[in-house]
Amino acid sequence: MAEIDALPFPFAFKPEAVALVVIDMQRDFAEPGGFGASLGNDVGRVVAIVPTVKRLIQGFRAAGLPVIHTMECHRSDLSDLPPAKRNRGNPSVRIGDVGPMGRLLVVGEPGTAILDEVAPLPGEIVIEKPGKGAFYATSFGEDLKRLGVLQLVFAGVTTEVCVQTTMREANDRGYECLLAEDATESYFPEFKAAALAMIRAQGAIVGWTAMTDQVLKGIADA
Ligand code: C5J
Repeated sequence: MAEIDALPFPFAFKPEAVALVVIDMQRDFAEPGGFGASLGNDVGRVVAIVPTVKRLIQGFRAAGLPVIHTMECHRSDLSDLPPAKRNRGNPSVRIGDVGPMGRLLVVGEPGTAILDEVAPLPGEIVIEKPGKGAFYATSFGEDLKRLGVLQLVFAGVTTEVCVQTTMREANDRGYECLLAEDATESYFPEFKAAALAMIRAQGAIVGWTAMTDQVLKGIADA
């Protein structure tokens, strides 16, 4: 059995039962004028991981392994946007309002789209999710069951919000989860470091972490 050199200990890789889950690599989190920037964040940190996320996606595709993409977004009538989410805080523009890339985090708007460099290919599953976690109010759980996967490799943004929430949801449902350390990012370096530490603490209580090169090596060795 192939192993991925991971923390806190090697990850026993099952290539016949693995999928890559790429979380929310959307313009709204990576470009000026989007949702991330509306909260005062430096979106350059997200842009910096795009080549690594792309390399990971290409490795899965080349091996014929499933790639699933998620998008945080809401219906145009905002019926799936709780007021508590829309009205939170003091952003420069709120979810559903019009910004330079269209309405923030609304399905079909230019800013809501996944970045071109890491865009889904025809046939790849794309989960449109109204929450931070990918299981809430989506078909994600059923899709994973249909694919017969037992292990999930995670990439995307942001580490401590949508990535960590989805990893915890998946861990509770019995999936073995591994986060690609250099293919995920936070607007706050200290939050990323803390999230990675929390995930792998206490004997991988939420899951494993590994560098993208190690994940790709595991795929090549399998
Ligand atoms: C956030 C996300 N940070 N995709 N969303 O609001 O992590």
